[in-house]
Amino acid sequence: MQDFVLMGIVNVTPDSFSDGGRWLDPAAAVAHGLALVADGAGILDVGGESTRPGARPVGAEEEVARVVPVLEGLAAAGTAAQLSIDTTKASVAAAALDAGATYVNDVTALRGDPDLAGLVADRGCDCCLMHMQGEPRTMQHAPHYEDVVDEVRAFLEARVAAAVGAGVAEARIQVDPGIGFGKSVEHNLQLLAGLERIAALGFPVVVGASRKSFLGTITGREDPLTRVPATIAANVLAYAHGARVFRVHDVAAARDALLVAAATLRAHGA
Ligand code: PMM
Repeated sequence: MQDFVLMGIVNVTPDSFSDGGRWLDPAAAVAHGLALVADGAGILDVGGESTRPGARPVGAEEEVARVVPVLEGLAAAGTAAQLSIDTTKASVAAAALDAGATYVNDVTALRGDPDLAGLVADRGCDCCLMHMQGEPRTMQHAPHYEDVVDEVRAFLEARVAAAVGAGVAEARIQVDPGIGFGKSVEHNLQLLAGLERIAALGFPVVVGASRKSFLGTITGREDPLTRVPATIAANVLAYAHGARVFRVHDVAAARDALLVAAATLRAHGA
């Protein structure tokens, strides 16, 4: 039985680092999302604001205009996948939940908008709490930690407590170390290698390593589209260290690799 979930990325943005501008047309974004579901995605993560290092914020109205037609189109197509909204804003999340989303993926872990935790609690939807040091515009300038795994774990533990305090059910919460969000190459690698300590919090661990720049640094591949094998290696090892939800652009490749990794680890334990 498959014990992991693939979260397929549908970026409806002009400026995401690896697929910016490709799915701005709602019909193209819907078709792309449905193709990812056919490839094995159990969740589709629809985002209307890029969080790439140095990205400029987008207004809520613009973000809603980008994501709602896509979520409505996916819901109308009767997709079996769970629909997720990648946003930091309560007003965008509310519109997305009205349009069929049942999962809120917030890279600020409910710190960015004071109304978002209450909304997630009221609607009873799933949520992903992600670690980030700093904010997207400046986060890669000089990231610093004494012990990155300990600090990320403590942060996520505190954000879980805040979410539960706001009324979010524990069963609805997933946690994410935030690969690439205020982290050096070494920090990202230490996090991937130390995921057991984050999984020990008792919540499903989400990992978003797909095509990210630390993989380019290690392999020398500047074009993010050529980082699929590197992404697979990161995800397989993340799985072995306890991650269970994989946010990826290339769903089919991730699915096959993770199925083999999971089967092999099961055989090891048998
Ligand atoms: N990475 C990006 C955007 N959203 N959400 C979660 N939970 N985890 C991530 O690692 C993450 C995210 C940036 O990547 P993209 O530009 O390819 O969407």
